[in-house]
Amino acid sequence: MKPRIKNSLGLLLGWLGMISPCQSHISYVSRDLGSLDPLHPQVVVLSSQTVTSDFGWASGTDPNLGDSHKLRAFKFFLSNPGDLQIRVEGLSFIKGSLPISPLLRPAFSVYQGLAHEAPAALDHDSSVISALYNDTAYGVGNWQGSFRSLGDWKIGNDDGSSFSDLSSFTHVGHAADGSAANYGAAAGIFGDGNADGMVVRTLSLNSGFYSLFIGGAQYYDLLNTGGDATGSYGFSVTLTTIPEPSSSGLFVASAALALVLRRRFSSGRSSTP
Ligand SMILES: [Ca+2]
Ligand SMILES: [Ca+2]
Repeated sequence: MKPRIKNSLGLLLGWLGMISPCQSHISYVSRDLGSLDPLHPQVVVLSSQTVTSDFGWASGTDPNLGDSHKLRAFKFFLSNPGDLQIRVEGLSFIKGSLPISPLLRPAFSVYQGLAHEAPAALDHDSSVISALYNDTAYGVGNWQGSFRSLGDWKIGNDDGSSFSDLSSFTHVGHAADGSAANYGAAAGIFGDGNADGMVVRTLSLNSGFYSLFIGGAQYYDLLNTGGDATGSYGFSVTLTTIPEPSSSGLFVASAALALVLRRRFSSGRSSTP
């Protein structure tokens, strides 16, 4: 190959290498929901979010897993154990000058653990170590990606050389809009039974770091035939802490009850002849 052509090819490959990862790797940039304390009331909302298919979550419920590019990853930290309500709602909005249609059947899964974050290289399904792990765990080539909606999964970056380098996600809960009519027949799916474009569920969680993956709950088939893999679907996500009634609240309630009983007792005694 002539040096000039070789150099041009090298530049092109370098350029492709620079632009392709940002669209395909797992990232929490602009999607960090922050730190929440379930002992205190707190609400965090992220609107105008998009995902590039309507089937990403549902695809991860079947035996060949799902392509993690077809979901959005968020992260949050819980400073105490407690109850957290997660609500995802399909949302239409204007992005730049483009109209974004709503994600009609949203779903989410929550995992303990985080993906690699910068300055580390970011995780993706087609890294050598991800592919080796998936080939080993699920059969050579028998996977569309690394994402599992209903169980634990692992994924690695381009620097990973052994399975111990993989990021690990431990499934702690999930929920899907609608029913098996849209999300498919996999066993164990927690559906809300009402395909109205919104799904909400409260989970009891330990303290720690969590990843939240959101995607479409419209199942097609093992190859996603008929699904739109390149669209842009809008949604919002809301986290709400659900504190248990505090001991001070219980004290106030018991004191009020005692006062009412005392008054009833006093009035009953005074009316006795
Ligand atoms: Ca699949
Ligand atoms: Ca619903």
